[in-house]
Amino acid sequence: MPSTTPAPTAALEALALPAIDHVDLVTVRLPLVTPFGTSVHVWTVKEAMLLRIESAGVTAWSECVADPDPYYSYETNTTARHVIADFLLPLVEPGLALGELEARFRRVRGHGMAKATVENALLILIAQRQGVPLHALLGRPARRIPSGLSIGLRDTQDDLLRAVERAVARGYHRVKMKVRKGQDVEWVRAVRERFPDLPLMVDANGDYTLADLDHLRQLDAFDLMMVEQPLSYSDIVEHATLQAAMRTPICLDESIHGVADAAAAISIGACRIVNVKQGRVGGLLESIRIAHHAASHGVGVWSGGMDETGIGRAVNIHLQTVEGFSLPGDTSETSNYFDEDIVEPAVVLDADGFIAVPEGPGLGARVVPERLLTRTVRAERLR
Ligand code: OSB
Ligand code: MG
Repeated sequence: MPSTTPAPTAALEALALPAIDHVDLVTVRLPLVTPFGTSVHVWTVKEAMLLRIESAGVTAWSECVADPDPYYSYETNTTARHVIADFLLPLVEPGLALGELEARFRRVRGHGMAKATVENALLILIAQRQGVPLHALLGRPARRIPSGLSIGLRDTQDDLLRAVERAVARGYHRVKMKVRKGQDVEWVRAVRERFPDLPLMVDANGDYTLADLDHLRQLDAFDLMMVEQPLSYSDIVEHATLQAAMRTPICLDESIHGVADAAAAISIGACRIVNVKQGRVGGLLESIRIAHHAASHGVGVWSGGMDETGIGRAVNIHLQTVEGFSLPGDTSETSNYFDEDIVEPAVVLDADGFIAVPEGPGLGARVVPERLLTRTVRAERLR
């Protein structure tokens, strides 16, 4: 069916890239306030690689959402550094349209987190040069963003219940709990019995197979908003089989690397909800395409998180002003992760549990030089 509506990203694709004077990679290490455990790994520190672009006296920052390890994605900070330095940056030229740059980037297979780091930095730089907030460059008015907390695996059910209780008291709009094989149905039951009306969901990070289908169906008893990535990180097809057998909506995270994956998954009924992580899908433009496609097919969309510093967190907040983002995401307060972030202001919930979109040109979150310096473990000038 031919469509005459313009692509939701047409205006962004037409933006011309400014000349760039310098590009640096700065890696920071921030201890996490609470270790973050998934079915795959437990992280105790956040090691983030930041990209800094300087252009005619304006400095823009972006964050690569990869980890030092490949326990969420095959991408690591080291592969992202390699792909950015040796393949992506050489494609960036002044005057080139952003859409042209994306087309050039497509020759590089995968490596969405590396691509997102570069594309986001350029968009943030353009917004700063225009003196507008990133959301305005995306063409969207500011709005308050709903909040959601992702609670890692806990050692005891009491620990978990205390964490959920704190989230409820704080005013979060929904709570996600991590599950894994053997730490699932009874743990969900405990939370649900204590909080009967809480918007609640689970995330398995791919810990199950179709052999667990009958076991997973027990989750249907708890009125969950969704179960996120129950099957393999690379599967789409088997999720369709599972979704046909479950009442609870399935949400895909790891399996979705772009709008083509999302369209394929939606077309076979593999999910009713998509977690859009702008890093995993290669940046803000592809995120907007996914949100647009999913929403126009009646599929829910929300913004995931990667325990980002204030830079990546701000990107996720601006992205959620885009229409199509219909559900609370994994966007929670800075204090949930770090005693002190490298940016100001910190993300906090307002009295209704919402998050304000930061004001000011670009991200509206400023890197604090002294904090950056204390946290830096590596720095390298690429250009
Ligand atoms: O699966 O959504 C996930 C964090 C790291 C890796 C994978 C995931 C997560 C989260 C945390 O759930 C989201 C956040 O609070 O930023
Ligand atoms: Mg997930």
